[in-house]
Amino acid sequence: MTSREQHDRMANAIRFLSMDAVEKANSGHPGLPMGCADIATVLFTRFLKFDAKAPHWADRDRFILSAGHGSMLLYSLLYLTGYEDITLDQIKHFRQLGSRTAGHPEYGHAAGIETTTGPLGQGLANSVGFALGERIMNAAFGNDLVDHYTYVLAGDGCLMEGVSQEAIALAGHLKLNKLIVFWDNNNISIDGPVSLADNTDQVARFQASGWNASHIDGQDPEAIAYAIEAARHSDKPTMIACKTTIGFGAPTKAGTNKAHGSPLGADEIAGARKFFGWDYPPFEIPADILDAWRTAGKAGAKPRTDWEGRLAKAEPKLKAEFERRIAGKLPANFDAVIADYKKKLAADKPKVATRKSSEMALEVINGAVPETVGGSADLTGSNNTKTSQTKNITADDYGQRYVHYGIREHGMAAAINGLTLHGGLIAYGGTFMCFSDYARPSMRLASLMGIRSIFVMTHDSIGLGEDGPTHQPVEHLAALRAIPNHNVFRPADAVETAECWQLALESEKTPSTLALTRQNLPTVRNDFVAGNLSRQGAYELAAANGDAAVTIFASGSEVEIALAAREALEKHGHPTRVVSVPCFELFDKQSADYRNKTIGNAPIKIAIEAGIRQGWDHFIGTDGIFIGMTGFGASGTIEQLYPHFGITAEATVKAAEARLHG
Ligand SMILES: Cc1ncc(C[n+]2csc(CCOP(=O)(O)OP(=O)(O)O)c2C)c(N)n1
Repeated sequence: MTSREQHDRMANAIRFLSMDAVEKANSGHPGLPMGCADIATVLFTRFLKFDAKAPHWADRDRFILSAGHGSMLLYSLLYLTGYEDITLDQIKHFRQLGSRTAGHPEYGHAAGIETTTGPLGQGLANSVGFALGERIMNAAFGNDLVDHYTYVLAGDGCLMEGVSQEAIALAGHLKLNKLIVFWDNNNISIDGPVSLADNTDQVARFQASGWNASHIDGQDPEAIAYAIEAARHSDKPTMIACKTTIGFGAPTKAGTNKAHGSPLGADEIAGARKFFGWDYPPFEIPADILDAWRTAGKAGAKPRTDWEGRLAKAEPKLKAEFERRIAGKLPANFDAVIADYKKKLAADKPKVATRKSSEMALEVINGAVPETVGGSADLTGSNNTKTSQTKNITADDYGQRYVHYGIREHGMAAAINGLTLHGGLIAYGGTFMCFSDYARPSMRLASLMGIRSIFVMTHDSIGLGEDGPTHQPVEHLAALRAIPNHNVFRPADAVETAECWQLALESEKTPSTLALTRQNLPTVRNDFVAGNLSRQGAYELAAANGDAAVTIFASGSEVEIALAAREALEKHGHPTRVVSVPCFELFDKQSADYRNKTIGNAPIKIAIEAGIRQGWDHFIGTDGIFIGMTGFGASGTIEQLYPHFGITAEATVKAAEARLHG
């Protein structure tokens, strides 16, 4: 049992590492670590199940610092408990280029950083995916292998962000009782007191969303421990409202927004040293305190080796499956399953919407890949994300594979990231492509983190018809393609859709968006090709009869139009080739030779896509012809809309011939 004095000194180690690192970097947020040091100390020394020497242990408890601006809290904890990635040198190089201790915690920079946080609310919303992932994996593999908690530290900012409501409502609905959130209830944000902008009764809000929630003194170790203990036995998720003082211990700045986002300054830090009786120079932690922290960092070694023993003794098939899934590797027969399916498609030549093709591909994939978890933000029947294998996950049955996320696109995307980061699962979820805007902050973080989240975006153009311009994406393909490390797939038919799904599943370090149509499309890939042609991002679908005078590039639903235009141009004596472009990003990764050959040197280059031009000059040059949208769409039938906006084979032929003859 830690004495109060020992606890205080351990907490002060966090406080001073944070103050001194922020001071040295001349940048950062000391206030949160100073106020939350007690919460962190109680959690990490008495409750959190972790082994600093085996930070990837699959059954560890997760700790998510949703208030990412308080990154020094996490870095201090990782250093003190002995994670190899965070040395004292890293602490001294807080926020410096190339160090692991980035401004905000970044997934992949160091073990122990479970997710990237900083955009407020994201960590809290990710945690719903983590906690749900734990339950799904528990249902699949049992208590012996999967039984851990997800702890979150969130600030006022996290709770003010809209995504927090989506997240807490979903967690409450699903009764994720192993999710425990500490709210750093310090009444301060950047502009000043929280009361400038908010008077929400947060405890009542959480309770109304199906949580346990109560107030405690967040700087009283026993109150913190008592609340955690109660939370661990709850049948609901728990929010502990921890009253703290931001910048606790700083003589004049404590309790004010001055302790938030900048170094405290030498005088304040000297005052804090006096206040806490901390006589050590910057970055020096007394040996007994470092020892105590290192002991806490090792406390999980025994549970971890016990767990390894259970895994070793598990039924061999179950063990192998668990290990495969945690490693993120697809089943060995995956490629063969896709190849067989592509053979069938080549024979059947279905004329269906790519959203339907996606469902057909998923029916095959979900049969072969048990770790997929599907879902939709209340558009299941439109997104075609549900297959025969994926029944509803409910609070009474986590052993299923489909999440009804409700009308919560942002919360869904954040939860998908959490499910993905948890490990052992491949998560995908759908909405209308126009509403990718609502999910975008989390989609961007998936890209920044480099993880395999999959976003299914149907109704990908004016082709959706009568719902009109509020629902018709125009700039969204370009906007999603603008996100670095994000594969945007826009398949043209059932074969390409199967290939794009294959690529999305294989892509361990790049998230994917599949842009899919509402309208039916013919099969344009009529011959079976064993290889995945979409892998190159763009490929010649139809060659020219002779030296090409025209090359038409198109994606998705407009490939059909490109092929019709080609036929007419060929008839008129103009050799024309068509290049299908299912994925810009993969095309950019090909060799210069392949790219040059695919782009070719036909004098006239045309691109057709029912979106804006941005990005297409890459293929057609600034002097190329673009057939697509220049503004918002309109409400009408698809038969009216394509001619109305001039996206037709006739318009393409006319534009080409005007150049050819001009
Ligand atoms: C989405 C988003 N908006 C704005 C910010 C900028 N920001 C960082 S911290 C902060 C204030 C947060 O207040 P609180 O959660 O109370 O943290 P505390 O000041 O108590 O540490 C803001 C607005 C951000 N990081 N993310």
